[in-house]
Amino acid sequence: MSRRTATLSRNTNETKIQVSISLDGGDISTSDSATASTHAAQNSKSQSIAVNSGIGFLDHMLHALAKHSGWSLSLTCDGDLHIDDHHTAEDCALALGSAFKEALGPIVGYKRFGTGFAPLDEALSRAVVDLSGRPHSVVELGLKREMIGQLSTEMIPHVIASFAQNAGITVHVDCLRGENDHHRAESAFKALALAVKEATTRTGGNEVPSTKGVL
Ligand SMILES: [Mn+2]
Repeated sequence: MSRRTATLSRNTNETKIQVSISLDGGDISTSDSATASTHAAQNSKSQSIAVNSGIGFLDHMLHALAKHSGWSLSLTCDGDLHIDDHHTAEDCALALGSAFKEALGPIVGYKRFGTGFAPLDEALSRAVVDLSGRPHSVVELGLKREMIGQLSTEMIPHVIASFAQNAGITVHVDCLRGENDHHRAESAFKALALAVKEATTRTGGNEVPSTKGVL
């Protein structure tokens, strides 16, 4: 089976983003600015991950999403952080969603639905994903702090929603319990990763997984 990959650039007056993704891991073209980062870079036998958004905690979350989804991912962003974190966080998620959708291709021969539960110490999150072709998200993380590192906590559900928007998928992500906001957020991204990994599993067939016969 061929690997599912995509590479794209997204440039606006607010952010300039490059992203390469392989849903099946393996080698990937990695830009110099991504590898220059020590924020969230990891090379293993099966995955190559380098994320440099300019926001350390966002890098940490996208790294976790990539790692536990089984992706290889290179993402760099030169964003207007002199304003705040909003455009950078949102646009990185939109670009990642677009790359994911392109790599995924038509929703044919996919499991379609996926569920993930991930704890991080006292925190526990649940994610449910449907490769529906209809972007929709419900994200309830119950974060209490204003910021985690340099990322506003209000941007964390917005990142997941923006990813779902451009990925064209339905996601429901809930943090079910937890005291520590870093743990709550990280468990949410890990749960999302597990759900995405399951939903994007290839069945080996070429059927459209829908009663309508089309997605
Ligand atoms: Mn962490």
